[in-house]
Amino acid sequence: MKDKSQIPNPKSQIPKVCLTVAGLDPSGGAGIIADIKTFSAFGCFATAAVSSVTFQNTTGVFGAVHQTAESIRGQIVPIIEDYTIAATKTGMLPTREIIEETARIVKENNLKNLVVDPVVRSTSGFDLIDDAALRVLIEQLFPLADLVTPNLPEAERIARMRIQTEPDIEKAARIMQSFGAKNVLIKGGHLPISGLGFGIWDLKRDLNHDEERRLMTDKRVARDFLFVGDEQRIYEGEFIETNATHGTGCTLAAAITANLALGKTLVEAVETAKKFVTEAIRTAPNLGRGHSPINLLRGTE
Ligand code: PXL
Repeated sequence: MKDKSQIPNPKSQIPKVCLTVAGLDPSGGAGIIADIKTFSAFGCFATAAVSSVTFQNTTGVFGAVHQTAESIRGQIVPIIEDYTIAATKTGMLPTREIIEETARIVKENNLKNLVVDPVVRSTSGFDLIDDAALRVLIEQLFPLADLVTPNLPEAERIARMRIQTEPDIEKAARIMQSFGAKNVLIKGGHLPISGLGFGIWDLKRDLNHDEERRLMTDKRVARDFLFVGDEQRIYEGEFIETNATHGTGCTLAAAITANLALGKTLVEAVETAKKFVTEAIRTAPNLGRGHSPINLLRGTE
């Protein structure tokens, strides 16, 4: 055992430790690699347990080998016994047994600041969880989470409804809250919203061709919708026309987790995280033949 008095780092400078339980994307864009880079970008110390080893690159996901419950416990418990975990994020949790074990570990250790990213499908359309496992994720992890962060397709699958307008988004969020999620962030990046702030399809049927074109070419915004208890808050960022979107969901959730670890409120953490992701998309390295990863090394200001 080390004599702690010999360690030069004063207590006040010991970094906050974040834990991610997620899949490995060996091509570095999503999953635990994105989470580790993001935690580090915010000055947190990153720890990670792998739920699944996926086979992929920027063009698609070609397969995966999932871990067992024993492996999940075996990876996480020694970390928890040694470090104080300030915040935890879950990403791809592909099987019922992994989800159940993760929920047990969260409860046994009273892990705080839990962000659950309900990863359902890759950008390229590969299913990362089956329906039975998704049901267990909703039943067991949603009630433990401080925040659940679905994108629109995930929100549709979880709430079992089509989402086409902003009122639909609120309805889906309230359904997720009725499943036990205290707070829900629905990421609107898949929703084309005009610069005027309306869903384009809300207006389309009443527009002539020119008006429609003008709306479509207006500067668009990317909106995220946070439901904290009964309150709703909308975050607007620039909608960047790009296919460099690989790992944006993981990154946003990881950035929120890091900021919760740093003691920010949920509202502040989401705001900071959204700016980080927007900048990461804007400065994406344009790697690969498909959806490029984003730039997580840009910094946090
Ligand atoms: O972005 C969803 C996601 C999460 N985790 C892993 C992934 C992906 C998408 O490809 O591979 C490991």
